[in-house]
Amino acid sequence: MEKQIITPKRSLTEETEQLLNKQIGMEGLSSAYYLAMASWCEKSGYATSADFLYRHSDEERQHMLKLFHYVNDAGGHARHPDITGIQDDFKSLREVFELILEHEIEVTKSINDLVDHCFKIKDFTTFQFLQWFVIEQREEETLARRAVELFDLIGEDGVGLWTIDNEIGKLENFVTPPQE
Ligand code: OFO
Repeated sequence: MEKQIITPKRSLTEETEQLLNKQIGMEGLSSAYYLAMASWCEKSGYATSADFLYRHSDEERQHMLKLFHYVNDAGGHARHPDITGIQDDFKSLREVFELILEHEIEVTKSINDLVDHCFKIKDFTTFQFLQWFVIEQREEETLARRAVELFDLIGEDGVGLWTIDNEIGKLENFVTPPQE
């Protein structure tokens, strides 16, 4: 006979669970997007940017897993996102980093909406859990913005692109990641 598991009461609301699952989708999308970009950079000869993006794709997966564990620990059900149609061809290295900046701004908006929702319904547990993501987004946006700035600072002619690719590898030394 199949065992019946009685779901205990929980403070996580259905709506918050749905919004957290939506955020899981966003982090999964970031991971897939950066993986596609890493591959394009690698095959185009931008080895440092490829390395940077493979690492960032892994980091985004970790962000997704953080949310998975939180939702399940809070008595909800973290759902694997359905991710298709990822752009995997790009016009230039500059386009890659401009798209990353655009995407990270979208992710920040999504986190802010989620935090706002938790504050309004007084779910301070989830509100506090999300503070890590708030700080992380500041770091992610800064990194992407610095990368885009390199294209104007250095210029893309001659050895410019080669230099930009190398400098992208050093950007992480200038941002402070949130504490675990
Ligand atoms: Fe998860 O930080 Fe970027 O998207």
